[in-house]
Amino acid sequence: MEQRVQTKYIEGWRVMRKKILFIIPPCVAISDLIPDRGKTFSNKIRKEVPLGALSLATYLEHYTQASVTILDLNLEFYELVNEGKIGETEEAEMYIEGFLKEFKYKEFDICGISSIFSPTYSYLGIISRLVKKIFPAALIVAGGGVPSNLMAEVFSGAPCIDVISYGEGELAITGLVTSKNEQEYLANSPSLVTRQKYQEGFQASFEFIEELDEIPPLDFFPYRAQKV
Ligand code: B12
Repeated sequence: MEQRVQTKYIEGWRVMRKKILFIIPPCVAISDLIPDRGKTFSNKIRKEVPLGALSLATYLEHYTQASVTILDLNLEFYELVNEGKIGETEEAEMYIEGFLKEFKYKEFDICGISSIFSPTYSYLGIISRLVKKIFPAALIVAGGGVPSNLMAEVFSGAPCIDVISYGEGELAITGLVTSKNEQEYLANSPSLVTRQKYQEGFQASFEFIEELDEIPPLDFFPYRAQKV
């Protein structure tokens, strides 16, 4: 079965080695980051492995030659918040810009923002704007439960997001990475929704991996570079 998948992507394997960055926004809304607001469990930053981004990274590294970097802002913000370094929303933004700039030399082709929990919505506009500023050539894709279910809000609240990935992203992102013609691929993908497709009333549908054995075991390596 693995053979079938590899054959499907083999053309792309040879032609390109794309660089991809996955960003995980903090799981606490930006308005709740500021200290001294009587934090409860639900608005405390937590360190949890971002399973969605890791699953995408593992799949991409298994089936393509893409190189994947993961920036989990929860790990960075965990310390910043605990050390009381964030006093204003602008400071949070400044720190995010700083973390992104550390990777400037990588010149990513695609930046994916993973938004699973509702509070991460408050970062989509900020992160995508900073990504566009620092990596102007990168295609910005948002995925996860929040953009999948709130396409109108995400497209209007985050004008720098180019594409929303609907549902599970493995097949969509792998197809995009290995496609010879990105624009054509985006136009025809059932689960990747561009602004134009959205405006034309396109209805996205899921892309499931039918053969579960094709899913490689999670590789934590791209995540280990950060302070876990
Ligand atoms: C496992 C799980 C957890 C785990 C781990 C979560 C994690 N780190 O990812 C733990 C136990 C830690 C957890 C905790 C909580 N969870 Co939880 N969790 C789940 C659960 C059951 C599965 C998520 C999962 O791992 N899926 C498997 C991975 C591989 O898939 P994925 O993350 O969805 O990513 C895929 C796609 O979304 C997409 N994708 C995602 N990002 C991107 C990015 C790009 C660029 C692309 C292209 C695609 C893409 O592709 C990925 C691969 O297919 C979901 C329900 C569900 N069925 O989704 C609830 C769910 C996400 N959790 C939920 C909640 C409420 C919580 C808690 C707040 C509970 C609590 N009161 O503490 C906490 C919050 C933790 C935090 N950090 O703030 C809600 C979120 C609702 C919301 N709107 O915010 C959900 C939806 C359950 C529900 N229906 O209520 N959770």
